Amino acid sequence: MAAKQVFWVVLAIAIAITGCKKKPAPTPPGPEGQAPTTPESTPSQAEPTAVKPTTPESPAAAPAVGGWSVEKIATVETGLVAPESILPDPTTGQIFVSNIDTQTQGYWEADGRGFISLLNPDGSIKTLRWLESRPDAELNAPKGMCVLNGKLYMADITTLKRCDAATGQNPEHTKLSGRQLNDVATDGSVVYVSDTAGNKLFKVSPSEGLSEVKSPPSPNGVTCWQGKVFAVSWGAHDIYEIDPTGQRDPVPFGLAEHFKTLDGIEVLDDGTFIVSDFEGGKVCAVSADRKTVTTLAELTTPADIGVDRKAGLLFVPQLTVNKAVIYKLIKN
Ligand SMILES: [Ca+2]
Repeated sequence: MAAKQVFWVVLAIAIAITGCKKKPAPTPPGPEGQAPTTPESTPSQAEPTAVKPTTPESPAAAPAVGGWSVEKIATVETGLVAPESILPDPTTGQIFVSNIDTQTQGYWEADGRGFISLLNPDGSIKTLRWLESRPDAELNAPKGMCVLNGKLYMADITTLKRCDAATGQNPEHTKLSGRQLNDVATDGSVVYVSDTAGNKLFKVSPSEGLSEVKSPPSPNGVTCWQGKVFAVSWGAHDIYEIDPTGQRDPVPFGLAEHFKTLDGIEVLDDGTFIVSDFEGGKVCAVSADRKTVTTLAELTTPADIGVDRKAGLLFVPQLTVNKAVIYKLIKN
């Protein structure tokens, strides 16, 4: 444990040297502004949108071979306040929900309001305020989360926070030289943190400290899968493969025409990508070959999604309407 404490101290010193922004960007990209009104529905039949034009004789409504569809099994209607991210964590068995908890629709305000909830798989609230803001360990606008080595990591504006994932105890806060820390993800050894307004991807390594890897513009959701790292861009509307060593430029999928503002990303076991389009009001599957986009569900402001691979469940927080939806993932 001493080594970890030393790491955080070293990290804090390193960050102090690199310098920290005092204020988040006043008008940053990210989940803010007016909420688009999107009729909530799950298409009875998924409509794949091929990159290449579909020939007239092609069955336009048929699901892609090997594709996915979803079936809504539960909704969370009350309790959540500006939920941004849902993390079903296999190591603790908990389903964490980050609540920005805003009274002003400001999603990047250091207002001392913010909390983490625990959900049950059936959509009922297990513990609404499992982790609350307190004077010596503020939660302001918590967003993306991940669990590494028994610690729950949370992005909170300009600070990477963590606590014991099992108990919520032992809070530790580390300020990063970012403007809008949005999502966090782990490959099991390091933690990646996206900075949407700062156009950065941080890499926090217990052994090597803090570094940056090359980032797409306005990165939002980030995820790790089989040694690879992927991120979605809020402003460039595309999905990118990230070089974990930080040397090579991110490689875009070339799917920007399909999306408005991408927020969350997960990868299923078969390599299918699941992404949420916040302003586009939809959750989509992207085929493993990165060519075909299929709308799985249409709903208002889907933010940072989570997947329970074992149970085959997809969790979607709806930030601006204080709700969440749980879908069963169905392989066609
Ligand atoms: Ca707040």
